[in-house]
Amino acid sequence: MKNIIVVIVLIVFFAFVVVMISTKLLAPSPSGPSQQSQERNPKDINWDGKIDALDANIVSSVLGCKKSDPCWNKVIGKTVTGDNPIYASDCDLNHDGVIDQKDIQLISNNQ
Ligand SMILES: [Ca+2]
Ligand SMILES: [Ca+2]
Repeated sequence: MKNIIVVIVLIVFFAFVVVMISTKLLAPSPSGPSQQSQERNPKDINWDGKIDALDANIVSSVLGCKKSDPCWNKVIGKTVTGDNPIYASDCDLNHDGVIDQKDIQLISNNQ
């Protein structure tokens, strides 16, 4: 009798584990960050889904950095989602090889 109870407890435990694993694997990731990153606006520098002052601040922090400067490929932060590095070059929104007011202006125009 004791053995039967142990077997039942084990079956219930394993069923619980299987359910936990399958719901974790099958459940859609919250708000689909992978989709978000594919459709991400490059002006959303920190990947938080909004183009706002936070993004402008990141661009401001590397103002004056040029493509020929060592700062260009420097990691200046991490994205809110996915923990991806943010490079100074990501802030060159108009791709003119320099991070300046024009890039900040692009963010301001998009808010
Ligand atoms: Ca943002
Ligand atoms: Ca630029």
